[in-house]
Amino acid sequence: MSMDFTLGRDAIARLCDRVEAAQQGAYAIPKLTDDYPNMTIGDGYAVQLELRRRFIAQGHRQVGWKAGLTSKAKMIQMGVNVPSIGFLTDRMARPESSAIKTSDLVHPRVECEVAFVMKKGLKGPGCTRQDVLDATDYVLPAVEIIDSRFSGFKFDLPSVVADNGSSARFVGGGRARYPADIDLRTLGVVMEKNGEIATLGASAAVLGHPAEAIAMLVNILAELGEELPAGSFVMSGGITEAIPVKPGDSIVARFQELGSVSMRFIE
Ligand code: OOG
Ligand code: MG
Repeated sequence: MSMDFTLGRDAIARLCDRVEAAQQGAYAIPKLTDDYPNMTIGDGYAVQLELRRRFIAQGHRQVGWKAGLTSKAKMIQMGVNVPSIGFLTDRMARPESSAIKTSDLVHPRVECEVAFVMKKGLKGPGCTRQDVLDATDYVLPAVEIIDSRFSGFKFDLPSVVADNGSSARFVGGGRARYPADIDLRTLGVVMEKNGEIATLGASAAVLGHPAEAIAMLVNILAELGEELPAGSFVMSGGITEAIPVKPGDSIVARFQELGSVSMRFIE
């Protein structure tokens, strides 16, 4: 991927105003490319990094990053064929087994992901799956609650990148494992909603191996002039399609080898 940046500071600030207001007010907006049809993926990242700058200035703390659109199921569901990344902050984290509010979200969906915690920093370009495995402290199961701020959950890549990859909430839990002790490619996952199977898959759905998604993320970071610091919490992307949730729903994500992660949703 090569990153083109075409928008000036003013346009980036204006687009960031829209995304920030929609995130904080929990309302849907038209996709940004309706008004800026020539917006590039690079421009989307410029808006995302401006949003991160504002959040950090407001006291949010970045805890890591997420890869998105890394599985076929997700690419087909969203109609996009290139992976993306987004930042994660302390304000998005929720404890395992907790009740998650939906009144401050637009139209939340949940997805199962393998999360990595890094013991060493990584820097692209040229980061490989093996580099990622060598730098990983442990992996754990996670559920991401995504919430596109675009009407109908419909977008294109520049718009979703500007909206920080639909990041909203995330829950890590289950059982942490060292990557050398399990086969990260063949982990089965089952997501249950209200006691019934909603979707299921295997971790190889994520670019053949979830560590591949982390390598891709590190290489995108390099194009943005950033690196992945030691201690980061990094999600590798939804294995299956995302499942809509509403108040009253309860979710259990069962991961082979990694235990389960559960939560329920309230008004
Ligand atoms: C974009 C975010 C994708 C994933 O894991 O694929 C994502 C979206 O689908 O709204 O987080
Ligand atoms: Mg995700």
